[in-house]
Amino acid sequence: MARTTSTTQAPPVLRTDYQKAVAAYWDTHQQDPVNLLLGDVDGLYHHHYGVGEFDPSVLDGDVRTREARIIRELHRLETAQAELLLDRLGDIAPDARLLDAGSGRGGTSLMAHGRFGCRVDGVTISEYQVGFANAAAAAREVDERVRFHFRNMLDTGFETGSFRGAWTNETTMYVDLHELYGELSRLLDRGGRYVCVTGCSNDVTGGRSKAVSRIDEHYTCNIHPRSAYFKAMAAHGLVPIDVVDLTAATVPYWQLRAKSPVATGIEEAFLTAYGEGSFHYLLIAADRV
Ligand code: GPP
Ligand code: MG
Repeated sequence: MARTTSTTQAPPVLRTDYQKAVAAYWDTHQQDPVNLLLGDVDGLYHHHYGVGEFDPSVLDGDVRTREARIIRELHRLETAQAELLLDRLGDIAPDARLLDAGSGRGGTSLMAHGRFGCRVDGVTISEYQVGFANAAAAAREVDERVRFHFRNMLDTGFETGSFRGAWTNETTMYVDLHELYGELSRLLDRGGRYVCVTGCSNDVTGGRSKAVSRIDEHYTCNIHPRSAYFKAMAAHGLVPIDVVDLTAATVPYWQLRAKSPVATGIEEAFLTAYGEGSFHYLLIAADRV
C-alpha cells in the first residue's frame, strides 16, 4: 500500500487579494497625524472614532496652543469610545483572556489590560501594526500579558473556547460577518461576551448612500447594513443583550475633527451620512450561547 505523508503547514495569514490590499493600506498608512499626534498625548494609539460632547473652549483662546488643545480633546473622545466598549464586557477576572479582533496600534487592548489586569491578545493583518503595538506594550511593561499577533481574525489559530471576551472596534467592515462570527463563536467560552462597535448602513433607507460609498472608498472597506450584523450573530450563537445607537454621541467628534488641523477630508462624508440617516454608529454586545 502506498504511504502518504502529510505535512501540516499553517495557512497564510493573507488569503485573498482584498486582504492583501487592506494589509498594504495599513502597512503604508503610517504617518497619519490624525492618529499619531492623538496617540502621542498619552501613548494610547487608536484607530477608531470618538464619542461625547467636546469642550467648545478648545477652539478659542491662544492660537499658539489651539492645535494641541484640539488634539487632546479629539483623543479624549476616542478614549471615551474605548471605555464605553470595555464597559460592555462586564466583569472580567484577572485570569481571563480577551481577544481584540483587528487590534490596530493596540490602544483598546492596552486599556483593557489596564482595567481588568487580564491577558489580552490582539490580531491584525498589518505587520507594521503588530510591531507598533508590541512596542507600545513593551513601553508600558505589559508585554508579558498583552500580545499582538500577525494573524487573521477570520482564522486566528487560537484554541477553541479559550476567550472570555472579544471585541471588534470598527473592524468588521473589512470582513465577511459570517466568517468572523464563526471564528469568534468558536473562540469564546460559553457565556463569553462579544462587543462590537461599528458604522453600519441603514436598511430602512435602502441601498448604500453616496456618502457611505465615499467612506468605503476612502478606507478600502465594505460597510455592512445594520441587519447583516444581527443575522450573522444569530447564525453563530451570539445573542445580543445590548444595542446602543451611538450616532448622536459621535457627531460632535466629527464636527470638531472637521474644524481641526488634522482633518483628513473624510469628515464631511461622515457628517452627511449621519445627518441624512443613511448610516449609524452602533454598539452591540452579545453573549455566546
Ligand atoms: C478608523 O481608523 C476606522 C476605520 C478605518 C474603519 C472604518 C470605520 C467605519 C466606522 C466606517 P483610523 O483611526 O485609522 O481612521 P482615521 O485615520 O480617519 O482617523
Ligand atoms: Mg483615527
